[in-house]
Amino acid sequence: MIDLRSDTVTQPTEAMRRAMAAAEVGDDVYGEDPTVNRLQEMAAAMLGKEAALFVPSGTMGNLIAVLVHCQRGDEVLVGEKSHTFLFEAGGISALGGVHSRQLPNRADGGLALEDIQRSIRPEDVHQPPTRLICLENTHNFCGGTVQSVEYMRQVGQLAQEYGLKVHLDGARLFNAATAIVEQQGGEVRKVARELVEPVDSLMFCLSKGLCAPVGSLLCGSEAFIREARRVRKMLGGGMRQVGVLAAAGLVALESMVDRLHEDHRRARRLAEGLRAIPGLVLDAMTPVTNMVFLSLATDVPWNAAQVAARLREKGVLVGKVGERRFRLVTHYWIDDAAVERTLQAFREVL
Ligand code: TLP
Repeated sequence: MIDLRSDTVTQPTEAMRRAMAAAEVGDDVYGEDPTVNRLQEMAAAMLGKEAALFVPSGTMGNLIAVLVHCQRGDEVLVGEKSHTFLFEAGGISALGGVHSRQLPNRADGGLALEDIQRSIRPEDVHQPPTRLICLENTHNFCGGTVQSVEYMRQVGQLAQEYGLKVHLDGARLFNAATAIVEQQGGEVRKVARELVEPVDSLMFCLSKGLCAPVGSLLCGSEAFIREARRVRKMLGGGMRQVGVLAAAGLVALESMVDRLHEDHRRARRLAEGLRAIPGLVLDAMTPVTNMVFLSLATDVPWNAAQVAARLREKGVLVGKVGERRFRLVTHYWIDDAAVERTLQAFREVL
């Protein structure tokens, strides 16, 4: 099957499987897993933060960050299309008692600075204190879109002015950095560091475009990570000989970051081919990174579920993200031939 539903479906590479089998491990709750420690040190150094913590999922990474930054009853500013607001089961409210204030997302996924500023609560016994701003880069449901280094700095500055913290859901941070490098040149790791320099904490995923089977890293100051470790334990995320997973993460950081531009190139080719097929309407800007968003034209007599079922019969899996809307995500296991076969399948079905 050609699986374009998400980059979360990526299987570990051969190199990852070998590294996992050979991993040196210890009890990570004691802080004694050498492979986990190496991964955490590498991630922190790569992103210019003091410390990092290996967590089981992006969802838990975001939740831990909010729980560390906020007390019960505090308010967090999030985008109305953010993953944290839409797809994390309301964990920050259910488990943290944190009040979310949803701001409109701009087309590129960012939150308008004026909206942020307008939403910051005054000191008033009637109102929850605004504590945290959450950003997402790349922004998944705005189209895998990218916010610039300049924008990240502006939000950081605003937060500082008002004494707020900033957390970044950087599940696909390296895709964002790659897209910026594609436009402006530079080095992916350096741009990633610049993107996160203004934020207090960030989470990025190993298990999406970077192809590792499981895991995300939460990065921030020493003090933030010390507290994050306690909250991770509270949530049941203290894993033991988890170096077997961290080993794949090390391979991901060492060898998968610099190839993300291939996924972006294939997403562009996929979009170009799909645009030429009558019955499909691609989003104007798509793709910005590794995601292609499209809808069925109004004269197509089937809905997304019916078209997806027909594509499945032809060996192609696509994501349904609305009654007549799809998301197709390129990743390591989608090669040029898979892109062409996908286009052929769409042509036949439509
Ligand atoms: N996103 C998944 C689904 O949950 C929608 C996907 O297929 O794209 N932040 C962002 C921006 C994400 O896209 C995701 C996963 C997460 C956080 C959560 O990561 P996990 O799945 O590791 O909890």
